Amino acid sequence: MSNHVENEAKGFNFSDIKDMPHIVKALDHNPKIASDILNVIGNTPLVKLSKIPKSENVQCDMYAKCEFMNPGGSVKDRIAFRMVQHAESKGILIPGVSVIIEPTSGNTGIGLALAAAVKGYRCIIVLPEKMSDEKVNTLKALGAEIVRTPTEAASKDPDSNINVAKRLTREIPNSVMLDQYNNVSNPLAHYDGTGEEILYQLDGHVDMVVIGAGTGGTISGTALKIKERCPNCIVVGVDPLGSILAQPDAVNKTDVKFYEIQVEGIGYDFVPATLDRAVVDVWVKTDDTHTLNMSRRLIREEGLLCGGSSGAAMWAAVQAARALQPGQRCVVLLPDNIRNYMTKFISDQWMEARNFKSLVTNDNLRWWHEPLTEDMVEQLAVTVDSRSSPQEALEKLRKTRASLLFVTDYDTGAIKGLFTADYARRRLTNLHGSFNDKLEKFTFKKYYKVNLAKNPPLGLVSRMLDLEPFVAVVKTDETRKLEVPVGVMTSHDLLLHTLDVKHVNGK
Ligand code: P1T
Repeated sequence: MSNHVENEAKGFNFSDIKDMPHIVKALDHNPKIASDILNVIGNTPLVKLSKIPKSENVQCDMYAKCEFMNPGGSVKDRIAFRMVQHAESKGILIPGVSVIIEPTSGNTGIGLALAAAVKGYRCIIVLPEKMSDEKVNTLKALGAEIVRTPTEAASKDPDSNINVAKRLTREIPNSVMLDQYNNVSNPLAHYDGTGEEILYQLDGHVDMVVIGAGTGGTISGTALKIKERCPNCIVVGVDPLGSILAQPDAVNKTDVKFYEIQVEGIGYDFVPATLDRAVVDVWVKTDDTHTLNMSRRLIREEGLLCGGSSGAAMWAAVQAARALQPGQRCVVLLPDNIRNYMTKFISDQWMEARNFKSLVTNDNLRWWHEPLTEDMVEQLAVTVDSRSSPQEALEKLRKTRASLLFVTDYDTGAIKGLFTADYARRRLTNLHGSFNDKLEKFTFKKYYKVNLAKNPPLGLVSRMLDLEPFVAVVKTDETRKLEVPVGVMTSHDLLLHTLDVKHVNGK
C-alpha cells in the first residue's frame, strides 16, 4: 500500500456541501448501549447560561454547546472519527496495516488516537511544543507516538508540525495523513452533527452562533447548516490577536504581529481550505487575558469544565450578543475540556506568572510586594554562546557550578533560552536528543523570567518558584534595546534575602 496525504490540494467546494454524502445520527435519543466509545461522539448537551450573561448585561438567551463532553474531551473527536470512517470506506485506511499520522494542536490527535486505539492502528501525532503536557500524556495513554515541533516555526517552515507530518508520511511505510486542514470530512462532520444538533435543540430557532476558528471546520460546517434553516442567523467567528484567519475589516484594526498566543487550538498564519470565510458575518479578535479569565469564569460561575478557547468564544459572544434583544438566542460553542490545562490556566500561579491575573496578596509577609533589585541577585549570570556545542555547555556548567547557563546569540547577545542539566538530561533520555545536535536543541525556552526594569515584586518571584526551580533575572539594555542576563533566583536565594537580610523576625 502506498503512502497517502488526503486531499493534498483542496478537493471540494463549500457550495457543493448539500450534495455530499451525509451521516446524521438520531437526534432524539441515545442508544441504550453503544457498540464502542466512538459511537458516543456527538449529541452533546446544550446548556442555558445564567450568571455570566446577567452580569455582563446581555439581554438575549445564551446557550453553551458543550463539546468538551465528547469522549476524548473535545469537538475534534467528531472530525477525527468522520475522517477515519471516510478513509476506511475508500480503502485508504486498513486496520492493523495503516499508520495514521496527523499534524494537530492536540485535540484532533486525541480523537484520532482514540479511534486508533479502538480500531487497531499505529498512530503518530505531530504537535508544537506550545501545546500542553496534559494533551501529550493523554495521547501517550491512548498509545500514540508523539513528535514535537518548535512553536515558533511558521506553517511553511520545514520544521512546522504540518511539514514534519508530511515528511514522516513520505518516510513511514503504509502511512496516511488524513489532513484536517484540507479534508472535507472535517466541515462535513459539523454540517451533519454539530449544526443539525443545535437546530434540533433550539427547535430551529437560532439568532447567533459564536465559534472559534482553527482549521475552520467547526464554524464552516455548523454555520452552513444553520444558515440553510435560519438565513438571518449571525455567524460570529473568533480569532486571537496575531492570527490572520479573520478577514481584514474595521473590527480587526487591533491586529498585532509577534503576539504570543497562549490559547491552544485557534488562530493560524495561513487560511486552511476547511475554513469558509464567506459564511462568517462578523469576526471578533480576542486576547489571552480576557480569554483565559473568561474560561475561569465559565468554570467557576457556570460549572462548565471547559478549556481556553472556550473562554475566547464566550468573551466574543458577550460582546456580540449585546446587540441582540430579549428572547433572541445566541449559541456559543465550548470546544474542549479543563483536563487539557490542569497545569496551565487552571493554576493561579501560571496565571500570575504571566500577568494574566494580578498577584495574590499575602498580608502575612511584608516583603511580598517589595521589588526584586539587582543587589539581591547572588547567583550572577553565566552565559554560553549559541554556537557552542552541548558538550561545551555542559563542561561550562560543571566548571562554573552555576545552576544554569543563559544561551546568548553570538551576534546580538540576545537571550535565546537556558541550558540546564535537567533539560539536557530530559533531551537525551526522553526526546531522542544526542550531544551531536546543535545547542539550539538543548536550549530550554519555557522558563520563568523577571525583568528588573519592571520592578518585579518578590511575591511574583515566589509564585514563579512554585512552578519551576529557577527564575531567570534579566534587565533591559536601553542602548541595544534588548534584554540581557543578570542572574538566577532560587527558593534558597529568596529565603536568604527575605529571612536574613531584611526581616530578621521571619516576616
Ligand atoms: O479546527 P476548528 O474546527 O476551527 O476548531 C478550532 C479549535 C478550537 N478550540 C480548540 C481547543 C481546538 O483544539 C480547536 C482546533 N484544534 C485543532 C485544529 C487540533 O488539531 O486539535
